[in-house]
This record gives sequence, structure tokens and C-alpha cells, in this order.
Amino acid sequence: MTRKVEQYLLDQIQKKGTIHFTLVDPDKSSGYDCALIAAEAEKGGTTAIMIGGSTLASSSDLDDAIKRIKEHVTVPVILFPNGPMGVSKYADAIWFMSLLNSQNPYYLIDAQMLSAPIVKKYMLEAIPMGYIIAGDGCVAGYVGYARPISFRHPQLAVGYSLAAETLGMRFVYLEAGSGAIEPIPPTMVGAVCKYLDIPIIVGGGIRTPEAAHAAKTAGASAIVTGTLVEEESEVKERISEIVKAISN
Ligand code: 1GP
Repeated sequence: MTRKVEQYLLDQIQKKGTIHFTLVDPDKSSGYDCALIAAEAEKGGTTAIMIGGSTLASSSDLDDAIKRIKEHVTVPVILFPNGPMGVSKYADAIWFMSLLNSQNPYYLIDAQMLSAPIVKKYMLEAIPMGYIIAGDGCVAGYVGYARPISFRHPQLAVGYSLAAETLGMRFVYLEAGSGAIEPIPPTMVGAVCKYLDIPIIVGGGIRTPEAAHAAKTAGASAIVTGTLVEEESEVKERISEIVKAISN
């Protein structure tokens, strides 16, 4: 299996220090709007488009959005699935992820058991990722039966992250939940980065260049924003400010 997208991400992290992903959710924006957001985000300097959402229930909406996005962007489109429904043959890669602090085996391994055969059939590039929810957790935390980690206990995030790395996962995503009031604090990002050799992605509640910069300074290799450009019309400008704040 090719590691083309993964290699691209690693090269970009090497070059830029911290990269930016734009998350679009076909449950919240039409396929047309997802493509519009993605195209403007690329102009603003985003490194890749992530697509998915905790409540996504229509694979045809997902397929449609990806096909439209791919007509307008050159950066990779990476699936961020909530389960088998979040798999599309039109994407460039898939975060093949397990919600490590879920209490429900479905989100730990059963959704992956159901998805792996179609990922293989579609010859999708799978990038193994440990997904960890902290703070509010928001809809992702609720739907995923997570026991969100309190920001006061970063050592728990360190433990899960080290477990991910030791199991052979190649990225860790520290998630506060889309729309979180507070993003993952730099103390938690820093604690995890101190111990991990694999790249750390941080997302949820990042709306300002200052918050993005704080995550970068704490050691994040990538930051994800979603809500920022769902709420704003000046997508290119907003993304560009964030990208500038995380540039070396
Ligand atoms: C969700 O962390 C991402 O997985 C994005 O969060 O919508 O708060 O930017 P926001």
C-alpha cells in the first residue's frame, strides 16, 4: 500500500514545523459549500482537507462533497470517519483511527472491523491514528462514548498517546471536540509532545491565531480548524491568519 499522502504530510511538517488542516463536514455544509471552503482554504495555505463528522449519516452526501472538492483543490482530501459511513472511494486517504478513550468497543475496534474490508477494496491509503478526546468532547465525545480527559490530568493523555505510538499508530489526534469552548491547553499538548516521537495533531475550539500559535509552541505538528470557516465568510483570510501564526 502506498504512503503517498502520509509522506506528503511528513514532508510538510518537516518543512513548515506545524501544518494546518481544514475540516469540512457534509452534515453541516452542502457539497457545494464544502468545495467552496476547501478551495479558499487552499488559497489561505492549508496543507490538506479533512472531511467527515460525528453525525454523518449519508455516504452519498460525502461522495458528492469529495467529488466537488477534488474539482477545486490540489491538496489531499483525507477522510475523518465516524464509522463505515465515513468511507469514500473518492478520497485520497483515510485516517484509520481508533477512539482510544471510548467506553464502547464499536469506536475502539468494531467500526474499524466493518470498514477495513472496504478501505482495502477501494485501495484507500490508510494512515493509522490514535484519537483521544479531552475537555468538553462536544458531539464527538457524546457520540463516541468517550470518557473525556480532564485538562487537569494531562498524564492520562500522555498514557493514551504512548499506547497509540507503542501499538504502531503513526499519528495522535488530541481532540477537544468541534466547537469546544476551550481548546486543548498548551500544558496538555506539551506534556504529550514531551514523550512522543510521532506527530501530534491538535483540534477542537481553535478559532484564533493566538490559540493556534499556542498549540504550535507547545509542540503540535498539525492543527485542525473546522468551525472557524463554517461561521466565517472570509475563509481565505481566516485560514491565512492561522497558517501565518503557526509558520516558523
Ligand atoms: C473537530 O477538532 C476539529 O474534529 C475541529 O474543531 O470545529 O472547533 O474547529 P472546530
